[in-house]
Amino acid sequence: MKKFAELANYERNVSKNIYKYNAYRKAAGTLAALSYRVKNGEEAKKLPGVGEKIAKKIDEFLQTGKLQKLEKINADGISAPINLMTRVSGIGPSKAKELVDAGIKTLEDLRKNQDKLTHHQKIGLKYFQDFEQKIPREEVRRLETSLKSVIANLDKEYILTICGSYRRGKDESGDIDVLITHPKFTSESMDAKNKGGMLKNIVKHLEKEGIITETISIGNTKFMGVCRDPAESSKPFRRLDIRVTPSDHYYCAVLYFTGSDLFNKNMRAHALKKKFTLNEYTLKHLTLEGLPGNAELITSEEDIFSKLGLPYKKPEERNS
Ligand code: DTP
Repeated sequence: MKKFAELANYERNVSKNIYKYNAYRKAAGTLAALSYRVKNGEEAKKLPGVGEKIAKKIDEFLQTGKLQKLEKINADGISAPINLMTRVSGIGPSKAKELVDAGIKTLEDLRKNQDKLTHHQKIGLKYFQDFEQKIPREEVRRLETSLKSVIANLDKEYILTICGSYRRGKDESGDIDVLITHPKFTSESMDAKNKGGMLKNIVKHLEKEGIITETISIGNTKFMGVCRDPAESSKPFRRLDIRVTPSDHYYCAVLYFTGSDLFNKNMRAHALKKKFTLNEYTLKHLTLEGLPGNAELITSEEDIFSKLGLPYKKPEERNS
């Protein structure tokens, strides 16, 4: 339900109540996944993620066509501009509030006040319209082919996976999340400088091919920037993140960056119940004192599920 998505945005961007943000998102996801429409709150309460308060809002909406809470939010003069500011890549809820408090409420205002923006935020503003447009699956697939071909020319052994919503089989994605590893690159064998060299070399070649068009930031393991396949110059510019990861961390990273974020949260919570700690690098047993032990040997995503006693879920089954 679109109203719950709006409430979720408000909770994340304005109230900064992540708990409520997740609750509304979960309810919105549950309702959107139904092949029918619920008739009332009572019926909705039987669904996962729908409690008393959300059921009441469903009744209110079905009876009046509105939600008082949203009406108030939309009329308060600050929530709508804060939400707008957070749509600029690089602007989070705190920065958005700071800008709105300083009277900067429109994209036009932002353009006149670029001195208040970081390099990332300036790029976010420059490509605002482009970054708002979803990326069709076919376009990501073609870019995947181009990326693979460029890095294979550098070293045939590179392994590249596009994660995020694309890997979960979605028809459209918000951005492109790329993970790269190399069998010889392990957490033992390479120091930060080696890793940085590898990433910088990859980025340099993607720039030379005209695929990467702007850099937002680049460190030893993470590049954030902008891309467009030169063969598709009529298409919008897209946000691209590239991470290089040692091969012994690769599958934890692939799992994490495939998401969805709600799926990750549930999996991490499950891991904790099983006395494990799971993050984008490793899976570790917790000792009796509750401290992380040695990293488990992981050579596939299946390994992670199996060590946690969970049935394997294909990426397409990880959408909630
Ligand atoms: P979109 O199509 O909007 O890009 P996405 O690819 O699922 O959707 P992101 O690109 O924002 O989402 O992030 C990629 C993955 O990284 C996401 O699916 C799961 C992981 N991730 C990001 N943020 C978090 C988080 N806060 N908690 C857990 N996992 C996260």
